[in-house]
Amino acid sequence: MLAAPPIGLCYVASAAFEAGHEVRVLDLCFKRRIRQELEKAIIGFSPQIIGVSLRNLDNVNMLRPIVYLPSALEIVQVIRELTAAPLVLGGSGASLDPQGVLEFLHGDYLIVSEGEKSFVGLLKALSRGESPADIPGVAMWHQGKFHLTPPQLTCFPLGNPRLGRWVDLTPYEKMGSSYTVQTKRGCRMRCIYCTYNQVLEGNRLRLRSPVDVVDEIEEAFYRFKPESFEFVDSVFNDPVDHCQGILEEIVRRPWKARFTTMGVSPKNLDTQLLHLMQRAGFSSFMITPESASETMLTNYQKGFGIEDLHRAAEAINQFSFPVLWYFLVGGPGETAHTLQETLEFIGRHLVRKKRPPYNLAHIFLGLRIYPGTKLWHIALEEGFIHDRSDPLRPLWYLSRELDLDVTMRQLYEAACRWPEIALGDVEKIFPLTKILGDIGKVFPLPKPLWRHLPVINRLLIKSGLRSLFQPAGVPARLREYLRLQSYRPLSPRPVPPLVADSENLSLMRHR
Ligand code: B12
Repeated sequence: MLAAPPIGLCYVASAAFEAGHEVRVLDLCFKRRIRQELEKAIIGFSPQIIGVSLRNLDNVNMLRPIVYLPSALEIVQVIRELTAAPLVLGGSGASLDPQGVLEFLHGDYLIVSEGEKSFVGLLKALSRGESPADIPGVAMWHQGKFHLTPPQLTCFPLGNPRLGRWVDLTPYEKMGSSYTVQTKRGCRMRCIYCTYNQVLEGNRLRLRSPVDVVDEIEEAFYRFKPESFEFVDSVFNDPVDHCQGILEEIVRRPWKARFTTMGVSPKNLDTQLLHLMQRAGFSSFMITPESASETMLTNYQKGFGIEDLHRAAEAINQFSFPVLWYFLVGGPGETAHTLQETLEFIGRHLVRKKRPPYNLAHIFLGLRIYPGTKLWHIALEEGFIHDRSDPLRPLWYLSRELDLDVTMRQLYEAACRWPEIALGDVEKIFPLTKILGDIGKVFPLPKPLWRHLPVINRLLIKSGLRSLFQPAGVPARLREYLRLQSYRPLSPRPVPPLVADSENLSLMRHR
């Protein structure tokens, strides 16, 4: 798990600061003594209101699920012991199931989706003794009932989040994380499993001007001197002309920074764009095709086809960026055949004869089912979940057309052949990325740290060790998860609360 600097929280902090409020940010990500940190922050400052940012509900790993809400509850309970100030929850994790999160964490208010305007509006209303119930994006208990005024996602709120001002970025950089920047909000894609175009950002694009984006980068470059910058847009290269405008503006500036991004789509990715990315200072990126089977690309509604993917891979291979490819195995219609198509694509395009290996394929098994997505409805129809399923639990879809024993064999055979493949559950036996992260803290390894995984995998394959890391009983465990999640009680009963010692989930602490 790569630590992500809390840019969303910083946007909200900056907006509140610019509205004239005194603001402090406490980043607990790397802190061990949570209670002491909270005491120090709260008792010295006596805030009139406290906001808590909740990014992830869980780690979205079907093979090794970790749920974070119980840890968040512990934090909230300490805050409640220390102060009577109203508590406002926000962040992507909070927005995905506002009622469930407000209930579970006993918050007073919750902001759905972007927080700049809603949080400042809420502060204003509370300071005047008015109810914030009608402010877009505000969720709360109103006359004993859950009340939400839907968010209005019409423009990109102005303002610089000033990440480096609110948060100490040193521990993030040590882990290989970058200074994060957002160039737009909204996502036009219609991927069936995704939440971006729903509550998180909406499907209407709200673009920042390239000059504005690059001014923010320039200011941070001179003030905080980060090792690299990362664009955190849902899809970096859509719309492609906006993305080009930003890259050209970077090229025009006199300084030279390093860049990376997560959301590159294979659509619109050609040598011209890659060349521009290289000139702007890109040193790696992540691309999210999810599958290399035409059937699955259609079923996932990815908005591009296999030809686009082949073209993108051929273009990428003309450059020497380390590229992390994400694949999602097990969506509606996935079969041994469609999986084989994806594996063959990896073997054909991602495995390069030239040394060292630049590509890494990260394969996730199982799709997380989020409320409000098309996948939620498909899962409901197919009986993976039922109308009383609790969205706060990790709920999974895994195509019934897959024979899981065969699937695991297919995946392991490929992973034992090609070092460019990373399988999450190997980590249970051998925590490779954690070890790499720890080494990276002591030795200045070239970033991103995942670029070293194919090299290590290759050593493991050559020495014959790779085939030893095959955890037994995975198919049976997955089948049991699915059976438990879609268990339909005969008579209606309240959804059981999420507890820390549930038998079918390992609810470990975040740290
Ligand atoms: C970029 C990204 C990544 C990058 C992060 C790069 C980086 N260095 O930051 C990478 C690829 C590393 C990544 C990894 C993961 N990610 Co990710 N990621 C995103 C993405 C696309 C954008 C996040 C972002 O920075 N947004 C920009 C900021 C400005 O928006 P924001 O954080 O939402 O903040 C706004 C509001 O939420 C609100 N707000 C935020 N905090 C607060 C606090 C208060 C008090 C208030 C009032 C409001 C408020 O106001 C903010 C400004 O408007 C989102 C999807 C999306 N489109 O949002 C997923 C997303 C956050 N990721 C998600 C997940 C699951 C993960 C991983 C667990 C995946 C995995 N299995 O490894 C890891 C976890 C990493 C970690 N340590 O957290 C999920 C989280 C949902 C969940 N159920 O848990 C999301 C929502 C995608 C999804 N599945 O729907 N991710």
